[in-house]
Amino acid sequence: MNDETLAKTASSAYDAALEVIATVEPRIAAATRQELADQRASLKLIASENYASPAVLLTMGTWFSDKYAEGTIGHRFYAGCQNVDTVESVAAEHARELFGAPYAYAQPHSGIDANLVAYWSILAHHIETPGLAKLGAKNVNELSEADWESLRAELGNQRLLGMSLDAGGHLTHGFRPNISGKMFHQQQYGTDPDTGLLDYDVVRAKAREFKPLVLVAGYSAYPRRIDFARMREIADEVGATLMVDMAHFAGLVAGKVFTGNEDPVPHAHVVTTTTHKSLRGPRGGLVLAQEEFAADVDRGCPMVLGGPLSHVMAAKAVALAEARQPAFRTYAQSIADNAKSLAEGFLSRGATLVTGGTDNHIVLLDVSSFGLTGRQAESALLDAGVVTNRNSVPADPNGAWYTSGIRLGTPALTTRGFGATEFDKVAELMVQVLSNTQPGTTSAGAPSKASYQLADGVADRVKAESAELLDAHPLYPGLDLA
Ligand code: DSN
Repeated sequence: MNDETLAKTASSAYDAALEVIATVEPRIAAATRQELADQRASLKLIASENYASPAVLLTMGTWFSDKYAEGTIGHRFYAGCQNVDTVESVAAEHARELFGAPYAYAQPHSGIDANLVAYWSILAHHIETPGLAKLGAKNVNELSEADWESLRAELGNQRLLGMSLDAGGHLTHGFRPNISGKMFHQQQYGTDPDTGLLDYDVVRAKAREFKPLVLVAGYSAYPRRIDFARMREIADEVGATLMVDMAHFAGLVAGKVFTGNEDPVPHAHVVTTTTHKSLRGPRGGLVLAQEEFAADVDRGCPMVLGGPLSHVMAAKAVALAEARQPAFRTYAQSIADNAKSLAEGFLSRGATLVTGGTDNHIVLLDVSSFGLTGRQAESALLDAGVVTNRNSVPADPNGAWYTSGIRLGTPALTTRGFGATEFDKVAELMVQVLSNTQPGTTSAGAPSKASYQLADGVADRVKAESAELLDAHPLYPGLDLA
């Protein structure tokens, strides 16, 4: 099928589906149409979002959703799982082939699930009685610090070292309020206060002193690549298991932009990812493991998970098949090239970037140089049709709610076909908005970290200029909903 015929077929499929949905709940059909219109009309720069293909999206809307299949391939706790077995096997096969991993587990529903499966697998691998019974015995929200202490004792008082949230790590990398920061004694490594870069010698020193069972590498807001061979050296030196969360940059690994030391798969014991970010698949998770961890990861259900989402596993298989096509490598390289153009676009206009630039898909803009908090910048940009998210910068004086940063990513607009010129223009438009935004005051006249004033006419001007870019690079071209 050529692209035009494919788009027409997808249009008919969606029109028919929405017509059926509207017979039951018209507001949901209308919101679904509106969401497409809104996504088409905005500059989506959220680093963790993308646009999956119609094939991936359509795969999720089937009767696989109706099937329970707890267990593993060929060994389920429900009858009639032969087709789910096919789905999960194909997804795992594509994941193994794409990433060159000895083992792949396609059941996690999300990145958090994937990380929990990984942590419990590592614990189960190292510790005979991981104390799961106690977790199930009580509502975890009611556990006191003493309960957690005794649970940790049962777990062997294990330790986890991960990247701190404000340096770009993720909640699930040992952040204290997250379960990963409660089930383990945790410590965090940050980035160099002058350069904003990861300092491997500091990670090594912390690891030597703390002796973690799990060393976590990976990030959700760090605009640089990581040398995973060095992280593995550190892990080996202290007898730790190296777990890499590649949720953000899985597409760059799949597309062979990150190779050698930058590819986590040959270096880590266990690798987790989501499938919906730069990998451009359905919303879900995936765990890859070296052979020695395969049996433990395979017990993700019942250890952490219940019934897998078979319709989503099917869509993972389709997305992974897409990522194995040569065009995906071109796409992945463009994500990284475009991030450089976006960063250059800001730097040439005098803006400040954390680490001074990027070499992955993320640009972290420090908006304090515009006199704004991240919250004010995010809101003003949204008024002008630019969708971003506010994010802490290292040692952020405004904390995690108001922040001083705006995190940007190129995967979504690269899918729309934006290139270097368009991303330079995006930087120009964003600088127009930010330099025309003033911080506001509270009702009592005090400085506010949330309110702001965007100069008259700027939002409309930026929206009009964005529309030219967006119209030239349509989202889901040919998909016309009646
Ligand atoms: N929420 C994802 C992100 O935006 O990076 C990570 O969980």
